[in-house]
Amino acid sequence: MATERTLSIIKPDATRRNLTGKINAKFEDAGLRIIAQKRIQLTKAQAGEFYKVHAERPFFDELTTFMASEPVVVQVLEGESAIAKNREVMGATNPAEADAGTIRAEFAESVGENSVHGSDAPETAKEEISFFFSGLELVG
Ligand code: DAT
Ligand code: MG
Repeated sequence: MATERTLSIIKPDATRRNLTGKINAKFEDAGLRIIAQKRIQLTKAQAGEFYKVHAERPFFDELTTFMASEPVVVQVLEGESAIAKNREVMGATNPAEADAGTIRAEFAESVGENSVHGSDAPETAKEEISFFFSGLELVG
């Protein structure tokens, strides 16, 4: 077990419904520390760059339009096994399949508008954190 950092995004469906605090409480209750956080408005091009791994998927246009539709809150979570722990707290991509008590089970509206993003591996976490934050902004 090791202390890790992971990139989290509270997506437009959740910021629109004023759910930032409730979602952050789930992270903190799970032992994840929010060591950096900011609210930003992505352009569609920036959303496309962030999600470029999905560029060939049929939902790419819908996903990037959604991510640029309203502000998001980007954050860095730190803790023991933070990457896997955050994925557990988030729940499955499709909220219909997410375990009870997870963020997506409680708050997500659909598979596309599913309230949160979380990095899926150490390499992607590193890349995604540096997409949004400079080292000086990470206060562990
Ligand atoms: P996750 O966000 O759980 O890591 P992912 O990386 O497979 O899931 O997909 C990224 C996002 O793309 C996901 O959060 C919502 C959207 N997405 C995935 N599959 C989709 C689908 N079948 N229809 C619409 N949007 C989808
Ligand atoms: Mg993913």
